Amino acid sequence: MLIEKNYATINKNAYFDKGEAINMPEENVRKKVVLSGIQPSGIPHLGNYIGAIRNWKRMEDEFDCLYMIANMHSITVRQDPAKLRRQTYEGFATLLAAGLDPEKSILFVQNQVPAHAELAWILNCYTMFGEMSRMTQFKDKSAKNAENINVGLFTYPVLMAADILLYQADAVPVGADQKQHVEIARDIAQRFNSIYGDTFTLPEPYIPEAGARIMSLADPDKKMSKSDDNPNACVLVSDSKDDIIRKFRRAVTDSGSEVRRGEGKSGINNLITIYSVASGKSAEEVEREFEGKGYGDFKLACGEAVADFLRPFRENIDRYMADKAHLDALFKLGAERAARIARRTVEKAEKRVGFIKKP
Ligand code: ATP
Ligand code: LTN
Repeated sequence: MLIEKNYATINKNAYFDKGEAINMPEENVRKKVVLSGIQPSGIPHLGNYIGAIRNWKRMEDEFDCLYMIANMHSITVRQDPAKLRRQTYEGFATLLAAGLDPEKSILFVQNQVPAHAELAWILNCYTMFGEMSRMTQFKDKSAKNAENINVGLFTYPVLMAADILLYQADAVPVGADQKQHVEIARDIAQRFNSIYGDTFTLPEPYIPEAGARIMSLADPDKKMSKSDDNPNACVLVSDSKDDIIRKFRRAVTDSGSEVRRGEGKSGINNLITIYSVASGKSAEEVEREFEGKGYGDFKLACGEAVADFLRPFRENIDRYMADKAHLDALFKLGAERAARIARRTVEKAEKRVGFIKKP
């Protein structure tokens, strides 16, 4: 795993300087930089929480972390402006509710740091049309939004590359669906570096072992997704305990009866993963616990465990949403800290390509 392998190495491009480096363990030793983002597309679901957000907190002490609400990515599909604004607050409250510390990590809203748009333009000119055409998310999303296949949707991975490269990130913790985008960021960085000399740190995706891909409860061959038409497919962190239990009761499983992982048992495999994460037990322990019991008992236990697992997180989101002024103050703090770092990378890239220095 990248992080353990390279932990002691210095990231020589990192711009966290003394005042900025959040957790610098000792003089002159820089921590690895971690960056990730989540789109403000409403209350997160269990997959977002298990696959991404939960891991962000775990990285906070060991690394210099930046976490961003990716609202510029959101407008690649049509949004209601008032709703997008509200969801941006909600997204930020979600980060706080997950326990992230705005003093330790840099938490910010993407559009409040102009360097993202500036670097994205430059990187667009170092990204090939063919590369973008191969992105599976573009293919999926354009198939779903046939009436609005805009150019932003097409170049979305370039903006994401800018997000990552601006902060010289070493590792990008994401769910498995985003792996391809982190890899393309690395390819773009490599291309730029090979033309102009070392400018960007090459990032690597950091994918959790368990829960990288939480599947839909209604169709376990599809990933759990907010945009699913079937409300029973997806557990939102805001769902009540009763709703959660009901959704697990209805979860689609195969025709077998044993709570045991196996080929072609995507439904039960998914539930075992979820129960294992929510209860903190290994998959083997889960199988032992439910030996001789049927799917019905297991589904009920899953619903209860997930409701308990999500409860503190859900309550915290409500608490943070109740104080907008506090959130505004944190937006400002995060944007200023992020901009100080990002500006330096943009200036370096601008110089390399031959732009005149900004006044
Ligand atoms: P959706 O498809 O539900 O709209 P999304 O992928 O658009 O979800 P994002 O806000 O873009 O949600 O993703 C936030 C993070 O959650 C990303 O790192 C993504 O990889 C992760 N993620 C999303 N869905 C899942 C899932 N089903 N299992 C694990 N991780 C997931
Ligand atoms: N594209 C991601 C969100 C995202 C992101 C990023 C993740 C935007 N910028 C930078 C990691 C790093 C998504 O839709 N999940």
